[in-house]
Amino acid sequence: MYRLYYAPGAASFVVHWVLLEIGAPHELIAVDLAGGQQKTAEYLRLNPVGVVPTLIVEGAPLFESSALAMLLAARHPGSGLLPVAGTRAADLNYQWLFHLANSVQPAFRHWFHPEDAASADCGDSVKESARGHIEAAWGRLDALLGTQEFLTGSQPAIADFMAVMLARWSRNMPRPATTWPKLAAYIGRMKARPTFAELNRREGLTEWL
Ligand SMILES: N[C@@H](CCC(=O)N[C@@H](CS)C(=O)NCC(=O)O)C(=O)O
Repeated sequence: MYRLYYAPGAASFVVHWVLLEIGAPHELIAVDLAGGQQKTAEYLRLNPVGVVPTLIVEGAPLFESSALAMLLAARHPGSGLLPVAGTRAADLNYQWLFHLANSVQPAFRHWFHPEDAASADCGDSVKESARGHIEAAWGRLDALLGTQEFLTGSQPAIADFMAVMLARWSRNMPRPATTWPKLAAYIGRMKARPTFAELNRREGLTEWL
């Protein structure tokens, strides 16, 4: 039994989605981010970074959303979400997952919280720079998805779930991910998975369905 500490629509979204995809029994614990619950001593004992998600695996806590999604897929190989090691699909899964987690996800942090990166008077330039990085990423994915169905080939892998979570975060930006046509079609394919509706229902999300 896994236990996921989450907040609706946050970085925990990809982990929750993968839990549904693999069909593993799990318990959900909502963390009140606005109320600062993630910075309490009790929560910091589980996750010293003070963010969601935290996943309890065999009684011990782990953090970092992309790593949690990967380890779930590795622990449940029957799900097929982790391509077989040593194949081109596995190589691409690493490439895209690390790229999304290292380059695109931090740009969202700067878009939503420019104060984390610079003083208040530089906020607009931080946001513009973050927006440039995010839109460049959508352009790269759009070009790729013109030639293949998913990021690693013909089957969805963990990197795809991460990509769609980040695409969702762009929904209220000046140029959302869905304005790139091939990317929009891909997002539509991922959103058509029955787990996506269930995920949104469980997290109480009504936007971007
Ligand atoms: N790289 C981390 C980022 C986690 C993260 O920034 N989570 C946000 C929500 S999307 C959070 O908990 N923010 C609360 C805070 O920073 O106090 C991951 O992917 O797990």
